[in-house]
Amino acid sequence: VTRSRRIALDIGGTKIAAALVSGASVLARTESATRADRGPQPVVEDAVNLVAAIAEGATHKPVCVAATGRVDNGRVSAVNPATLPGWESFPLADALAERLGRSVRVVNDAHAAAWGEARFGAGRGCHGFAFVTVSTGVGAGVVADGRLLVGARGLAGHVGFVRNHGVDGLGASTLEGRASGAAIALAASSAFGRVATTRDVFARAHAGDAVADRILDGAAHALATALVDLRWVLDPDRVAIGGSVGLAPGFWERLVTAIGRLEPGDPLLVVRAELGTDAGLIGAADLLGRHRRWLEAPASNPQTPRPGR
Ligand code: ADP
Ligand code: BMX
Repeated sequence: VTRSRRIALDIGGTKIAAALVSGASVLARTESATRADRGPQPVVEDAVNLVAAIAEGATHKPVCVAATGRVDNGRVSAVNPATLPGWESFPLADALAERLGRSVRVVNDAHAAAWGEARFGAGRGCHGFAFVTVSTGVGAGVVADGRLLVGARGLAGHVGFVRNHGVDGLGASTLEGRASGAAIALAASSAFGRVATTRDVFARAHAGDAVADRILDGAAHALATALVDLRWVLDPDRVAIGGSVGLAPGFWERLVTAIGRLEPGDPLLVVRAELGTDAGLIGAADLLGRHRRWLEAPASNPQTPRPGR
């Protein structure tokens, strides 16, 4: 039996990817940088063009979108406005449906990736499974007994906003303010006195730079603390780590060391995500046919909480 080919979009804080997906296989994929600085419109434009490039002319097919931010009734709100400035209850599903002439569903990106890993990757066979992405931000999804936990307002799994990670030089105390790709780049830019990317920090740490090393160890320690805390709350069978930072060479070893320091002798079952950076696309495609209440918060709620300092 040939599985149907589905169209998926993944709109992250750094990149937008579009793909043609069949089960756990990505048959075609294309991506571009997220032009987030001028609000939602350029992002919608780029998403429309990426879908056109991979859709093989099948104009009737629906699209499932995994998007960074709180998703509620097809609307997207930035929890961290630095990632998506100007996104407050933006009707992404309607905006894309109108431009594409296709039906569109929107899911949170980390929720979609968690679902993809639960179905086809590191979470197979688990009753309780959590997936944490360390990417532009830090997001997560929880799948328990075959159900994706979305939350009353679409905020379930927003582990990036758990607090008490120590005020850093920028005044942030959230996990996302410490351990995300954006936070690593900011900390390095401030320490080096010039603009640095997250990749630069990894390259410098690899070359033996003590400052870069300290920044990455700090990020790994913050993430380890949150993972151990998550274990005390959810007691999952397994927690998978993904995202371009989470999967970057060298980060995993730091994370495992940090967890071992916190709770020696009580192994937390942390594993690497198996679907790499395609988890969100694969999960979104699989969620497409499922019931709406699995995908989004149940009712439109205009209030997006903002974590204080
Ligand atoms: P998104 O947040 O758009 O979903 P990613 O999962 O690719 O996308 O995460 C983007 C973050 O990962 C950015 O901060 C980027 O600088 C960083 N990044 C991407 N590739 C690497 C790499 N090879 N090493 C370290 N950091 C990386
Ligand atoms: C942030 C938040 C989450 C998202 C997570 C990972 C925004 C815009 N996003 O915590 O909704 O799931 O980042 O997203 O507030 P990414 O941008 O790193 O892919």
